[in-house]
Amino acid sequence: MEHISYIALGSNIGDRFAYLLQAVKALHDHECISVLATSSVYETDPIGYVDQACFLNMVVKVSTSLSPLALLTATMNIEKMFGRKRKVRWGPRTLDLDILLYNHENIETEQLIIPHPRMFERAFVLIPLFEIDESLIIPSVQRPLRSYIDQLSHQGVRIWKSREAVEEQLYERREFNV
Ligand code: PH2
Ligand code: MG
Ligand code: MG
Repeated sequence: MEHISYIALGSNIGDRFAYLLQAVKALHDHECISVLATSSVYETDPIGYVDQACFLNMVVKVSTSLSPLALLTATMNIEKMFGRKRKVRWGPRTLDLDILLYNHENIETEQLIIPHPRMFERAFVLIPLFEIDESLIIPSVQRPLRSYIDQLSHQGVRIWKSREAVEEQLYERREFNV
């Protein structure tokens, strides 16, 4: 059975855009995951631990036959492939993949909480998510995504590469064919 999930990607070390593109490719290359849509790429001021470089952030929509925990394992394996070392919480990273939503489910286990508990405060997550699906309803609260977007400051979140340009790059490199 296919499930719909949204995954947030972030990078603030090295060739940030290359990491994001390669991560989208790695997700799509997984035999149980298909990337259905990608957002624009945004450059965003660091949140939480602020003494670090700006991030590039984006969101992808995927369809998958994996369970939530198997999808988490897949995303962690991709993070590891790109040399992610967990040092400072919320600190600099080559690549971060966070599962935001999985169908309309509310999941709370030790390893994984869905919807992602911090997504609602993070314009760098909600703005690209909204770009992909304007009519999303957040399952835990049955509130439209729009109501969260409206009450957040959009400051510190700047379009860095348009959605069309991102798609073009993915096609151009023949890394992708949805
Ligand atoms: N990720 C964090 C902490 N802070 N700030 C921005 N702008 N973008 C991120 O992806 C990000 C962050 C922890 O995952
Ligand atoms: Mg994160
Ligand atoms: Mg993470």
